[in-house]
Amino acid sequence: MKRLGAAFAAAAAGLTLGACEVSIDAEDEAPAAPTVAEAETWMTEAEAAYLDAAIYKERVDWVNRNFITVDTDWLGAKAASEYTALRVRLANEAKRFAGLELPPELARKITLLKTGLTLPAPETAGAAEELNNLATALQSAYGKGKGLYKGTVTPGVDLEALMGTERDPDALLEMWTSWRQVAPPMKPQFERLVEIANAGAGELGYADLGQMWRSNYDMDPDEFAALTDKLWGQVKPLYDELHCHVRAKLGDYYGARLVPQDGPIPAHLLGNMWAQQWGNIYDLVAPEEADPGYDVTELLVAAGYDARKMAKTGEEFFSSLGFAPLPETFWERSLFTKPADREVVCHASAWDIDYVDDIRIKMCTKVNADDFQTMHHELGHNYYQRAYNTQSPLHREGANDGFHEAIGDMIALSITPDYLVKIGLLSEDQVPPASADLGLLMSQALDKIAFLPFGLLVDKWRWQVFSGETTPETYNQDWWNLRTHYQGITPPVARMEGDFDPGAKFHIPANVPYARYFLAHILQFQFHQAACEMAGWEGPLHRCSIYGNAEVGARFNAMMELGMSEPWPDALEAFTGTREMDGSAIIAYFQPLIDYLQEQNQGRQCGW
Ligand code: X8Z
Ligand code: ZN
Repeated sequence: MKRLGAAFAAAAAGLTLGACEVSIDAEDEAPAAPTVAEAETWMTEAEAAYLDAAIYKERVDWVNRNFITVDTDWLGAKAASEYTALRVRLANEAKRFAGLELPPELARKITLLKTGLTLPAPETAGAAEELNNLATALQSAYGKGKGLYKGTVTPGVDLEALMGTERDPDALLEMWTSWRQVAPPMKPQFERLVEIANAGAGELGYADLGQMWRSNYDMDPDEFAALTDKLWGQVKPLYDELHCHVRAKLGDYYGARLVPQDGPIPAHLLGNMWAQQWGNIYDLVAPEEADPGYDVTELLVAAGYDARKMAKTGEEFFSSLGFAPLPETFWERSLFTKPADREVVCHASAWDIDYVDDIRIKMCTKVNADDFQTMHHELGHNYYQRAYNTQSPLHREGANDGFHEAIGDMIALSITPDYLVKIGLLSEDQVPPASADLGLLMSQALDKIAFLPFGLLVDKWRWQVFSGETTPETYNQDWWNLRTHYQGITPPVARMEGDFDPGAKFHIPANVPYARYFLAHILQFQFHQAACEMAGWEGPLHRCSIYGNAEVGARFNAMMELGMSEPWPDALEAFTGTREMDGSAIIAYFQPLIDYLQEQNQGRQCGW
């Protein structure tokens, strides 16, 4: 075991373990078959080394993404490659315990060591460095990205907000097109990154990186792909109705020349840079006579909210469920607004710097409804991270990554009119009557239902790329084939050779797997439904708020505390009583709207 200890010390220090060290031992004596006890000890050391390396990487990363410079890119890539090399080495070393009958928890940790790495490199000298240089360069290029608004060079985060409020199709088109100029230079880097990471996945025993990503769900990777398709099959009828109605309304507003009524919708008119959430065009599609009468952006602005106040409001929600307040360090160390004097990665994120309680967010917050939602989303990550902080290091993760994305969203589903009254954003007499329910549901559906096909297709595209089914020659074409097939949208202008539109979406250059958001959009409704049942709620689900319900909070916390220590069906069962991810809760939530949409769509030609 001493030898292993030396290997870990070397690895944690970022040094490569000399190949001779293993061979000398091998010459000395034939390696004895390992025992379970050895495996246990090895894992304890492995987890300690992993945690050290992870914390170091987090700290360096935090600096890099808060201050993008040549030097912090260099540091970030170095820390990440040391981390990658350690993870890969540990995963490979663990192979020697393969023949042993291991206790389930240990066997699970060995699997997690392998599957938990997003970007594996082969053990070839220099591969981890090259891979992480590329990954850092891609993320920083995205972070520094700018486009044009009415001829003025404008940061990505501002364009994102403007895509929600601007209605002039020419200005929308200019933003849409110019933002995508950030991506073509990324294409060769992304291609090379795919090559290296695929080789890394191969060394760990996977067919390709897509299969490795799909292996992170306590089930066979093919079964996971089938599960996502099954879930999509459940909710697709809702999406089809929504698409049909939205296209008709956009046709009324922009005219049928711009929005042909028998084809896909031009992607720049849906209130979002990627047409992924459509809540910002609520005013264009609102059901007649069902207006809730308030707009969350206006309420926040009128009440003088700023980014910190938005975070405080989110914290107060969690406190009402019995969660301890955020640590002082959260308030001191988080980034809440875009700094004027330096480049940062603005895409919102939540951080777990020391894997205990140095939790932070990094967000270029705008005072609007989208970011109020995102604030709750990010805080959900932070509260989850803190809830599982006493688990052993490899279990300090979400039950699956969809759970991690669903926690804060589930809380935000409780931002009902009654809740807004309780926190003083709405007055009693502004609470919309039941006759406005369709408006409330429409506004939610535009974000939540509209998101589903996008949530699914981003990784469908990447899975095709990793498997080689999609080659660099067809990166963009295949992206748009999926966008059209699943979302029923079309690029507003012809795409050119060399365009690389996937690169203009954060998670591609940042290498963040995306199926997690699709799962989260299913799961958050399962959580919400279960929570409302626990609370004894008998009204419509979209009027249910669990604000102030400490009993529900305690049960939610019991699931969160498990982290990744148990297979996700156990965690799901602990809170919802079911072991399946299932679309029936989201369907139940939106049922009255589905009925309305079906009625509205009668006589319309739906589909694209
Ligand atoms: O990336 C995010 C979060 C950070 S994990 C802000 N989301 C996805 C996106 O923006 O594309 C949340 C919804 C989907
Ligand atoms: Zn998230």
